[in-house]
Amino acid sequence: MGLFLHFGVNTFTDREWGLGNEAESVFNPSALDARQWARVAKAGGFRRMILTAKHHDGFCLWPSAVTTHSVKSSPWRDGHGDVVHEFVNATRAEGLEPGLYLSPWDRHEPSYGDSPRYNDYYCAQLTELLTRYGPLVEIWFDGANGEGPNGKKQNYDWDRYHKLIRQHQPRALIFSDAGPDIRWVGNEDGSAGDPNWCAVDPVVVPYPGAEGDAVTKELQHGDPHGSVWRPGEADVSIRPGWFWHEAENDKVKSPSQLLDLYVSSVGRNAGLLLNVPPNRAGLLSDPDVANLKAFGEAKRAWFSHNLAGSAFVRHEETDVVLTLAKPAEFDTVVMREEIERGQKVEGFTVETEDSANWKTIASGTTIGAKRIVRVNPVTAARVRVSMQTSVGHPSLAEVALYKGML
Ligand code: FUL
Repeated sequence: MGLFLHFGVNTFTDREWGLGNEAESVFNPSALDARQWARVAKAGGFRRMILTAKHHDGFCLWPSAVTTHSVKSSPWRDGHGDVVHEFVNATRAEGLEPGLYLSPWDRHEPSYGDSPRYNDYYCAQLTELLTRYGPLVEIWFDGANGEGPNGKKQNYDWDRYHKLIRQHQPRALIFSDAGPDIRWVGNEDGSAGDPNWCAVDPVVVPYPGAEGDAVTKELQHGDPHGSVWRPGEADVSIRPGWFWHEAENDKVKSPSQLLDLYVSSVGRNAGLLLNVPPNRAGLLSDPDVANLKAFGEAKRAWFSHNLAGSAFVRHEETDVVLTLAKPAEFDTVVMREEIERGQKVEGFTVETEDSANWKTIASGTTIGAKRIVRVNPVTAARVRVSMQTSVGHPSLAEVALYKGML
């Protein structure tokens, strides 16, 4: 799970997509504290944080040497501030890993649309981010590709961007619709497809921003026979918008909605990237903080006691049978494949033994790194997971049973 932070001039102008002509003076958070973001992320159980170093409006949250359209020209910290710097330091101080979003689409930069010139500009910015701030876990490329200030469209040199990342930060994961390392799941609802394969066919999603039904289907579901390994990451905002808006303070997703998102992303073999936007003070707002904390606590309580922890386990061909010491009531089944050996399971059933008869309580498609299945509460001493269909020989790393506290 990663925490996404959309922050910039839009926070102060009440927009979702800035126009690019915002005065730098609008950016002036009164009490910015990146440590608060990181503490909240940690308490919620997040391991990574990704900040919008530049959104489509082109305003840079760090003092870039290639433009004056940045924090350098703002009143914040008298023009000596660097949000990216404060962000990476705070992230690491809480034991989390920082990543950055750098919008390719730039509505401010005059060279945008003059493709070779803007590619140089963009690579210069990317290089600053890759070389000034220590190890980054993920670089997030947005697929949005609109017109620039001159109405021209830009051809992005993706190969060049990727090479730059590999050169300066070989361990950073590259996210975009088309990977190469992590793929978008095709929606912004925090919901991975079902089934969801880690592999995809790169021919179907050739570049970021490619559109069409086939593209969306591939992003949602992957392809068991795909030639590249490109697990999905599901991005979604805790609020209706990506940026903070006063009017959305009472529309923050509840802890139980956040748990649902966890199940429809992490529980479906994808990462969850949950956006929680800082407000005009430069802080995460009270309702967001409260709901994230409650979410973290509920999730920890839910998965704290594996009722199958000391079960006797028997493997029969493609079945795994758990025998518990005594009958236990559960409402959640968590399964994990030995993902380092590939993703194989295509269809499974979960059964419980009821007076010597097996009764199906759930069935599903892929498992992958993690599959969370919620079932009606049931009490049983024996549970069987059958891998009905698979691509190659399936192998489970774990079957766990939990009773939710909800
Ligand atoms: C989209 C952008 O246009 C939104 O503003 C936001 O950044 C979201 C994560 O990606 O493509």
